[in-house]
Amino acid sequence: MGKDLLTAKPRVETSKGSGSTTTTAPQATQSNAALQEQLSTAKKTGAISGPMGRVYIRISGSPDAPGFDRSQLHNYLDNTLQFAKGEWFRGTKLDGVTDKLMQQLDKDGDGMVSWAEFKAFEAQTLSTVAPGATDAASARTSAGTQFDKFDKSGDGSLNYGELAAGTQAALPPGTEHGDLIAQLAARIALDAIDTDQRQTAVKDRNLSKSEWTTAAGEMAH
Ligand SMILES: [Ca+2]
Ligand SMILES: [Ca+2]
Repeated sequence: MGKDLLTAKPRVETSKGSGSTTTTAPQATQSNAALQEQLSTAKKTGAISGPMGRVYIRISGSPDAPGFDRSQLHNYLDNTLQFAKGEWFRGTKLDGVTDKLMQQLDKDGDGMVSWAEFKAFEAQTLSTVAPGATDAASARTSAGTQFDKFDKSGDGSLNYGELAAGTQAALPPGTEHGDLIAQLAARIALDAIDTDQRQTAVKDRNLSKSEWTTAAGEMAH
């Protein structure tokens, strides 16, 4: 699974995507300048790909979506990550977490989190999975070292508890609500990086070392 996304030539995919959106739109009044602008943004941002690209598509519902809004994020946290099943995130707590995340992700404050904005989150995730990575090769190497550090039980697989503990330890000292951030990050990592347990609840999945290092390489790409 996810292989289809990975094998697609990303950049071509993006321009094709915007092209088909334009043709199906009732009034295609997009100016040349606007199209140029879109293309250059796509180039700068890179295509929607890799583990965080898959998460972005799960939240927004489509690779062609301009972004996702608060209610789509809330829905993802509640139903896909199943936060409401944890003791911390019920009801207003889940609303609060969603608001905080929206605030952090929606840099231009237009109410939508675009792929460009979500990329900042990808960079943060990569720095936890593979600290100091500069390219795909160094990301895979660093991720391997980080995996061994996180895998406290030494069974060659990372579970939710190991991920949350490892993430919390990797946060800058004094980070507020570090335990919540780590729980959120661990769930997102399990959903993003796991490739063979999509039918299993996110919290009950495990990551193998090859899933982990492959994901790091894709994110650094
Ligand atoms: Ca935005
Ligand atoms: Ca383990």
